[in-house]
Formats: sequence, C-alpha cells, structure tokens
Amino acid sequence: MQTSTMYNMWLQYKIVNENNKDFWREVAVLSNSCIARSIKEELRFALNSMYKIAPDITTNHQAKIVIGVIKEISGLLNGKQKEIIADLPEEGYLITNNQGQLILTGKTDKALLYAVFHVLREVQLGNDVTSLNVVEGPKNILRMVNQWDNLDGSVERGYSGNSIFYENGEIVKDKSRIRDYARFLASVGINAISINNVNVWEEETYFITKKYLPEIKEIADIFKSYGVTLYLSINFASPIAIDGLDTADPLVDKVRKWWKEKVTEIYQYIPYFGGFVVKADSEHRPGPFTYGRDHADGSNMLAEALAPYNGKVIWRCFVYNCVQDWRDRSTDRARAAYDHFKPLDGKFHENVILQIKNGPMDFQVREPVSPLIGAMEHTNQMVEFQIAQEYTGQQRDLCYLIPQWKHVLKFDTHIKGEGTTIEEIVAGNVHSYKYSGLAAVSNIGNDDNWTGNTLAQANLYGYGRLTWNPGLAAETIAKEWIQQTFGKKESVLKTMEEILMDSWHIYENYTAPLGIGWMVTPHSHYGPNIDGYEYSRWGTYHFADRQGIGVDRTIETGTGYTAQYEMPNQLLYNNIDTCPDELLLFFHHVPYKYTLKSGKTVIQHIYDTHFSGYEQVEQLISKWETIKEHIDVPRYKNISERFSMQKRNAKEWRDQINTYFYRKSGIEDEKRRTIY
Ligand code: GCV
Repeated sequence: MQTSTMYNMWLQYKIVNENNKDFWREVAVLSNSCIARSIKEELRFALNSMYKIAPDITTNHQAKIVIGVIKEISGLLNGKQKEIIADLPEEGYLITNNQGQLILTGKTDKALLYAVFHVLREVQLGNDVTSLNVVEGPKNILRMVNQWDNLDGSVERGYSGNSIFYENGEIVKDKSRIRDYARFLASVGINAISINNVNVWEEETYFITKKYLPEIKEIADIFKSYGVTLYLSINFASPIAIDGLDTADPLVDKVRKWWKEKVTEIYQYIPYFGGFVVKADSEHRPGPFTYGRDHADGSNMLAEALAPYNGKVIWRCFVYNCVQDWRDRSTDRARAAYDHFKPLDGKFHENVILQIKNGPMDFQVREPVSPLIGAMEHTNQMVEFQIAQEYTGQQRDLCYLIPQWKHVLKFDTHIKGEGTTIEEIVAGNVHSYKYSGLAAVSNIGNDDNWTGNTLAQANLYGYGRLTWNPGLAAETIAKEWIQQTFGKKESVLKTMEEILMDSWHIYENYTAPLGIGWMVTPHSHYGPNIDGYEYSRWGTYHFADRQGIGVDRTIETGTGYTAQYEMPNQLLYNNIDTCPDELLLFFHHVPYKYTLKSGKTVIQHIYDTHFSGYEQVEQLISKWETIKEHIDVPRYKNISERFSMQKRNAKEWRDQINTYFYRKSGIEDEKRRTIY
C-alpha cells in the first residue's frame, strides 16, 4: 500500500468527516480467514489515512462496529434481519444499525469484504455511515477481468507501461503490487481474473506445468484473500506442445486423458482454481477446427476435465477468418461469431460459458450489439467489454466508456419479447443460465497511476461497479469516482463530470463516422489511416468510392447480417429509413449526399463532426484548466499531457478524414471551411 495520489486511484482515503472519528476507534472483526485478514488490513490503512487513528480490531460483540457472518453474530440480529440474510446470495450483504451498533453481515467472508468496501466508499463520499441500512447483492455471478499480459512483461493492447505480473520472462518476485490490484478489484466487486494473455505463446503454454504452478499459486492466494478467483488462459494445443502428443484432437482418448491429468495436477497446487479461458481457432491460434471438430467438442473436453473440481471453461466467441478477402461479399466478419456458435446451442456442458464481445467486430467506438448475445437459450453466455482503450484512444485520448457499456446493457434484443435486454440476459434472468456475467480486458499496467491516463482509472472503476449493479447511471459512477479520487469540491465534481460524460461522443466525432469503424493505423490501432487494413491486402473496411460509403449488410442486397437480429431489430436495421444514423454506415452503403435523419447529408455530417470533434477537444482542455488549482501537481501534469496528445490526434484525424472524403467525393463543405 502506498500513499501517492496517482497510485491510490479511488482508494485515496482522504480525511472527510472528523465527526465520526470516535465511532471507528473499535471495530470487531469476528472471523479469521484470509479474507478477514484483508478486511482488517484495509480498515487499518483506511482509518489511519482518513482519521489518523489506529483502530482496536477486536472480537468484542459490544463494539460500535461489528463485522461477522451470520452464524457468528446471529445473537445481534432480529428475526426479520435473519430472514433477509437467508434470502441473500453468497456475496450479498446487510449493513444495519441496531441500537447504535453498526453491523455488517452476510453468509460469507467475501460478503463482509464487499460490505466493508461499501461502508468505506460511503465514508469517502462524505456520507454519514453510522445509521446505514443497506441490503445488496450483485446482479451478476461472474464479474471478471482478463489480463492480456505476457511473460516477457509486455501487455498486448496495454497502454499503461508493462505488466505488474511478469517481467523479463519471469513472474515478478515482489507481488505487493498484485496485492494492491486485488484490493482495487475487490473494492468494486470484481470476483474473477485471468492473469495471462488469451494469445498464449510458447513459454506461457507452460503456465499449467510444475515449472510455474507454485508461483501461480502464490498469485492465486493473493487474489483469494480478496475474493477474486484466478483463471488461466490456455493453449489448445498444449498436449502437443508440453508432452509431445501427436494430436490435440478433442475427441481422441489420449488427449482427453491428458487434459484430465493436467487439470488434476493444477488443482493439487491450487484447489480453488477457477478454470480456463480459451481463444481457439482465431487469429492463428490453434483449436478444434484443425481436427474437423467444432467448438462444442473443444470446450466440452476441457469442461469434462474441470467438472470434478467445479472448474469452468470460458470459451471466447471471437472467431472469424482474419485473412478473408473483403471484396468477397459472401463472407462478412460481422456474421462470424453467430454463424459459428448459434447452431451449437444446447451442445455445451453446463460448466462452459461463451464469452462474446459486445459488438460483432472488435471494440470499435460504435458498433451494433452482437446478435449472438442471448441468441443461445441453452448455452451459458457472458459479455466481453474492453476497458483497455485499444480503438478508443489508447489512454492518451480520453474516452469514458461507461456510457457506451450502458448503451449495450440496455439494448433490447427482443429475444423473448420486449424487455429482454443484454443486462437481463447476462444476469441469467432471460434464459436460465447456470453461469453468466461480464468479463473485460483490463487497462492496467505498472505505470505509477496504473492506467497511463489518470482519467482512465474511471473506466476500471466503472466497469467493476457495473458488473455489480448494471442499473447505476454513468453519471452516478462518474460522480462517485471523481469524489473518491479527487475530493468533494463542487467545481471539480461538476467540471470533471462534464469532461468524462462528453468524451465518448467527442472521440466518436473526430474518428470513424456513423458506425463504419476502423480507419485506424493497422496493428497499432492509434491514429488515422482511412484505408488502413490489416491481415490482407484486399479491400477496405469502409467500401468508400467516388459515389458513396458504407457496408451493405441487408438481407436483400447485402451480406444478410441483419437477419441475425430478432424482430423488430432486424427490420429496424435492415430498412434504411429506420436504421439509426449512428449505425447507418455499418448496415448500409449510401451516396455521400444521402440525407440523415438529422437533416444533414452524410458528407456534411462527416465534415461537421470532424471540425466540431477537434473543437470539443479544445473545450475539454479549457475546462480542465479551470480546475487546475484544485488538482495536485502530478495528476494535473499527467492529465494535461494526455490532453495535449489527444489534441494532436484529433487534429490529425480531422484533417485526414476531411481531406480524404473531400477528394474522394469531390463535394465541397457547405460552410467552406479549409480542408487541408
Ligand atoms: C488478444 C483484437 C486485438 C488483439 C486481441 C484480439 C482478441 O484483434 O487487436 O490484440 O488479441 O482482438 O480479442 O483476441
């Protein structure tokens, strides 16, 4: 635990309310598990920092604050309260004031940890906690982050320095930063983590062998003490790579036996191991297709091996032909996940969960919601977000992503009639999934402030809060984060909330327009390159020519992708007259002079948004400067530097996009602004 403002993210524990100081002098923590030890440590750290007191941590049932699971403190609760707890899920908690005594309770120590972080959050927000009365449980069972960290210390799509887990081909010896990461995750309700990249390279394949398992167990123990279960990404071809088998065919007995023995070995080291995350048959990774098998065959083999230990297989649906020729309209990357997985519904074991990216492409600033989410009634599913800002500014540019994720979660699939939103589907309330929830690619690294741009901390915070309670508004999350991170000053709160809340639309304004996506530098994915196109030299993503732009994904004349949606969404997107402006070019190819619902032509929309996007970045910077005196120097400097990078980037996008489309279409800007 450190004391720098950069490092402490939203757990700053600044002095907020001296009045309650005495209330905290004695705290009873009744159990003695590893999680209870984390609770005690957090309380000591927080109370020392906030009130400059070293609390007496006792087991005294008469203390002003008592923290214990129901069986330890049932004498302190009335019948009604006991009933409430009986109805709570394992991770749910009750915080109540019984005659002047604040009681934090639930069924498990994990529930207590969440209750403690709840109370500490309230204190940091300046609220009086002495009379709190709260009953809460998480809406989602699985609340996961995926690290894309490699053993050499690099992080795939990492924009915050190197890995906190690995350096120079080894697992880090000093694991204190991993412990702090676990604290941050637990404080917002995250309960699962995979600690290595889904692209499992040569040496990482050996993570599931005795060469690495003892140290991975140490990491697993740290996370366990914060209620976070550890998973590993695996290489589907491990039997070949590790033990020289001549096949990894999931239907061959010796392969199945190999995995069973391997899983038994892993559980000998880590009895509470979560399971495997698997990227197979995608972007050159091995998978069941090599053997003419499907994804159910592949995942079920692993699921069978994990089932005796209650382990899970998290199988990613990001499967598409990355070398497709984009001029060939009989294939469409947007269709791929649905086409591969939907026909397999019902064939997966009950400990397999399909992890589906929020959109059908790849975390663009604007995409429609993946039609696969909810489309498989008999197969567990979870949604995958990307906190790492791969296509959304790489933590140089600001892009507060909570509004985007809220948009996804609120999307009504109509799969079982009106109201069958993504939020309800992944909570397991639409189909009766045994396991479901949310996963997201983490955005942290070993930079002082964890996330490169200090403001990107808000995305990690907000992701966690949404996994627990997707009903929270993006504004509420922003306010919570700002207040805990930067304090209560009204002008800071107001200004930063505006800055965060506007940022997604601003980023969209100066980058790819109207849902078309991409137009980024191939491979690096930062900065503009309109025709930039990776994997193949054939075609462009946007299909722009002299006459028009956009991808025809309609049923009648296009790739037929729109048919993957339920009614009425299918009609909404398929029909150009009803298709929302912001997704028009994702679904339709239109002339530049096509008039949008906003009343502007497509080309004028492109010019206007790119001019205004850049100006909006200038305004963000001016707003930020107005609160300079209230922000400490290191964080002010960090954020200001990032804004300067964003300004350069926005200018480049504006100029390149406007010039490209002016030249391509030959159509003048109505407002006669200079296009370089
Ligand atoms: C981990 C995109 C990214 C890759 C990433 C992949 C995935 O293609 O650019 O870096 O690989 O998604 O999600 O598997």
